[in-house]
Amino acid sequence: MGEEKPLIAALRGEALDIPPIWLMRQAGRYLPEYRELRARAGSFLDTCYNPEVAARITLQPIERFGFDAAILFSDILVVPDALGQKVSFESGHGPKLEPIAEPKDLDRLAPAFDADRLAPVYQTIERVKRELPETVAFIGFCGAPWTVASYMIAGEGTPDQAPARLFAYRHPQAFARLIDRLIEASVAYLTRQIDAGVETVQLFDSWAGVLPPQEFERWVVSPLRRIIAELKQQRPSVPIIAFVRGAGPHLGDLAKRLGADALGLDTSTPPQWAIGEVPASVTLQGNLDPLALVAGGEALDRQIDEISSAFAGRPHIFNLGHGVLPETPLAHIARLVERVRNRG
Ligand code: 1CP
Repeated sequence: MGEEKPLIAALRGEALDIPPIWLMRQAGRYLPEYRELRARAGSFLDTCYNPEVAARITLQPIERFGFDAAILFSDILVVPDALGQKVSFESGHGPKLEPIAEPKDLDRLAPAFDADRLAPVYQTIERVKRELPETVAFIGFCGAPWTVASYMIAGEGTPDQAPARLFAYRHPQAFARLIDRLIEASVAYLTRQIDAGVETVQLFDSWAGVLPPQEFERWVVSPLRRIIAELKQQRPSVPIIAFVRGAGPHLGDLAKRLGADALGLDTSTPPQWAIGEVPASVTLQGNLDPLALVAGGEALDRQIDEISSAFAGRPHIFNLGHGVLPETPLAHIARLVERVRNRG
């Protein structure tokens, strides 16, 4: 009988004695071997579109820490790039896109998403697949429509995504057309990632938390429901993780209505409260504070133990509540993995 990989078993609803562990943004600047490869590979997007280098970067955190999952090395902004919006990343800063200031700027985008434009990403997946240790699961991803749209409108990272929120209030129909296009793109793109070899996919809605209730329903819940329903129809056996950062009081509703197999919890969500809101048929993922991982020591140990005890006996994937920070000491990550696996 083929033993299931721990991450996949957890996504199927098994409560494992030792939860599988991986970290959001586990491939990145905190790793010296990442910085070395990036320095030689050209721009950030060139790196994302270089299957040989992107595959090696995907595998780096597995080789160093033995995580239970690899996540494809890419970025959520390759989708706007494929839609014909100019995207670049300046080193040390965030992304830069040609902003969408008014509805007519949407005419600059391709009329439909062409999944073939991201062919290098599928080649990266095929390469990783060949080298992945057999107990390690492979996660594909894309940004959720609201989060991707918020960067497309602002043209850069912002503290609160005010430009996209204003655009959606002022031009709801044009904004809905953009969201529709991103729903269609997300389904096509994730389907191709699955066919190339990823075993589960995560949707990142990193900016969901800035929206009031009606906008949250319209731009977060409804698009995610549509993407998940479509994927469940087209690739029914593939588990889906939704990371809706800032979901707060909506968590129970998301568990009931999204159709996701797992929900990612952000750092501010109390584990015990989340367990009360979410039935055990939905796996929970998270939610160590990335800054506790930077701090290390007692603060880190205490938080690991709290999270591990809170989720014991229910399906859980150990992770952070947001991405690894570049200043994170490698020794603290090694300690985290060791402590999660050697409790009790
Ligand atoms: O080398 C560098 O300097 C680039 C830094 C970097 C990296 C390593 C960026 C730019 N993106 C990535 C990789 C990345 N991005 C992954 C790879 C897989 C992994 O997790 O290891 C993933 C899943 C993402 C997803 C992503 N990109 C999100 C969603 C998750 C999150 O952190 O909230 C978002 C919002 C982005 C946009 C983005 N890309 C890069 C930056 C610095 C940002 C944030 C911009 C901002 O808001 O200021």
